[in-house]
Amino acid sequence: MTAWDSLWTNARIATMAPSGYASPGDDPYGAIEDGAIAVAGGEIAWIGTAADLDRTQARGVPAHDAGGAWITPGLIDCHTHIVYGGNRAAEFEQRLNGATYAEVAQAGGGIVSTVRATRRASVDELVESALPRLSAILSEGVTTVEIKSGYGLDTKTERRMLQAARRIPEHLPVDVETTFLGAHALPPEFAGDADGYIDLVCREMIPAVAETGEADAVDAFCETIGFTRDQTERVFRAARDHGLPVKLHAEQLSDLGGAALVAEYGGLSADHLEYAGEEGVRALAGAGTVAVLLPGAFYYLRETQLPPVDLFRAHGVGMALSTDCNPGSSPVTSLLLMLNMACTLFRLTPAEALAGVTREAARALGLQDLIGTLEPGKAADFALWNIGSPGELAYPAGFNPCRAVVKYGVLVGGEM
Ligand code: DI6
Ligand code: FE
Repeated sequence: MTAWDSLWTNARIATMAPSGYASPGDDPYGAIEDGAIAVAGGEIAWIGTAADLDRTQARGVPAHDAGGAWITPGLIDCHTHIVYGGNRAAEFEQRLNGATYAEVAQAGGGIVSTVRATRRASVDELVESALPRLSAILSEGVTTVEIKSGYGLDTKTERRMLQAARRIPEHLPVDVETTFLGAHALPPEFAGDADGYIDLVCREMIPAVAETGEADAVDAFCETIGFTRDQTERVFRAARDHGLPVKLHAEQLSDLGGAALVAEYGGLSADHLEYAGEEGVRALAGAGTVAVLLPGAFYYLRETQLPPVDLFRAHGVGMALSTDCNPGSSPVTSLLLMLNMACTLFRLTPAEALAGVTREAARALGLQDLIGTLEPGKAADFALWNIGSPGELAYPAGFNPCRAVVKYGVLVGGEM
């Protein structure tokens, strides 16, 4: 019998386990009233009701009284571009003063300006500029984030972005999953030669980020303003040859068949998906690929085409939610706001929204055996909230009810 390191008692627990672990039935939160969690070695050793707690084993174990607070799994932000140089605030302002997107781009703005600033930044500078944004995200109970490259667009800078992402846990209590997104945009030096750039991505960049372990996965932007379906498939083949799982920015602005393609490669997730049709949704369902919805980009781009949420439900496609934190289309550092916007804009239920930043976000990262629900054997990553019901997390906009954050069983934020 493993000795327990600590106990969390007097809690109401939303386990988010699929069929209501420890409280069977169809409660979408898998709630345990008057619950307790025992931690050993940074993992959940036991979870259940106070009445079922083994008093003998609990004797002498340091206990934290949650004071009746709700506990959820630590939240997971599964799609961010939070590491980058410079910012695009001036562009935001120029456009609201009447400049068109093309004029901004001609004046050296847009994504290329972020690439320029990122190429100029050292790893230290990239880490330093990402930390305040990440701190804001973590203050809302987030314990794991995914971070993409994609503003370097040359081997050296793409790798620097991933190295910066890998160093973030030295500064903040968070686990980082990295994704190589070399096929995000065409760098200016390859203008008119997208296939030539994809050659570089496949022959030089993917082997490098796979060999060094700098990337955990590979992503691409399959879009009229990004890369074609064929170019994307070449990226996926290179990823597969190097043992890296894939995911895709798919069907954000048009339907190029990206969802079906990423499903064909057994992808972890297809992200955005406003323009996905039933064929794509069916393919995602067949492959168990998660649909990652990004209400921040939908809002900033003033998109009107809604992602096909009813089709995802009908075909049993899991839905995750994320900030898409990036300097252009989603300068967002609040995952709770994404819960609210997914409910108000996309008509998700609050339970679907919370599952989208816990259980489903874990699946979108391939980490479902380690995090995303509160169950024995998973990481003791959780957040305590001053709320009356778990659905309340999706209710306010701009209010943070997070009371404390626990990472691997240790209090890392807030107070008890
Ligand atoms: N889709 C987006 O919305 C962002 N990247 C992507 O593939 C935009 C990134 C930017 O404008 O900086
Ligand atoms: Fe994105």
